[in-house]
Amino acid sequence: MNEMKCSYCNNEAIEEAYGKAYCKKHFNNYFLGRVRSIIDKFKIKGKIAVALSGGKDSSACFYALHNLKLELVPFYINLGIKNYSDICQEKAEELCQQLGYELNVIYLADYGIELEKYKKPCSTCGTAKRYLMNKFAYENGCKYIATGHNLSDIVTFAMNNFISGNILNFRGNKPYLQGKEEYKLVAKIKPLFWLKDKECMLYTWINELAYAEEECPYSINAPTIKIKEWLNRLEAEKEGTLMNIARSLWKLEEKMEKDVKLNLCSNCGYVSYGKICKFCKIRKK
Ligand code: Q46
Ligand code: ZN
Ligand code: ZN
Repeated sequence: MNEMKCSYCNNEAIEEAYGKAYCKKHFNNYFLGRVRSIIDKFKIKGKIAVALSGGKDSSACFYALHNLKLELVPFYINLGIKNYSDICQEKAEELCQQLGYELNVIYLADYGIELEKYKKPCSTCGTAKRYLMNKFAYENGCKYIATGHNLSDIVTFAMNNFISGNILNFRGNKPYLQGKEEYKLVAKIKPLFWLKDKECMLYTWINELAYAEEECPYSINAPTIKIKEWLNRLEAEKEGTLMNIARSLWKLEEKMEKDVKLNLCSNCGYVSYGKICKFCKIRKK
């Protein structure tokens, strides 16, 4: 069998992307280049709180930002999910040790929230994660929060909203969301915006980064699994489809962006769309 050569050197290629073949070293360069394009475009400078979930994407995101020599503060939110959260925390700790950082851990249980008691655990989880990420970043003087959302996830999530008729839930489909100091709202970046699932997996493998293979028990049977498979088939038939959809989403998002009215929650003092924020409402239930 013919060995495929890297398009940039004579070494054996391990991956092909958009008409080029890459050896290990040049794949790392390609990956970092995609991340750097976002960091440069939005002139990201200053402390970044990096959300680690223990999964491959946040590990890849953290490692790429570390290689770009940015100022990073890694943190992990322990959601208290049995046979899952503690394993993920161990992996996040292992990764921090590999890279020479100390991991900050936030426990959802400290806020009196047990996901298994809620009818829609994923919706509670989403609200809690958004709130706690922002609070952690704000209290630690970070200018940004970096999350490991990759291209495949972003397009899948948007398609899921589109298919379910929730076109107006299209928020957040761009790599940078501005913060608002007066509302204690920290800016968010998605450094993996241009990188597909399988590319993040490969980056994690070849750099031997610690990550958990476990899936959250609540994600089994999620409708997004089928949507992702369908999108992957489209991408396999016509490479670049995911990227083109993401470009369209970004444009749409900019057109749809209106000045959303923000408040400060009368209970906790953080950003809110109403008088009391969603997180405080969950805690009160
Ligand atoms: S929302 Fe739902 Fe995820 Fe939270 S409860 Fe698990 S599957 S972790 S991204
Ligand atoms: Zn090469
Ligand atoms: Zn509140």
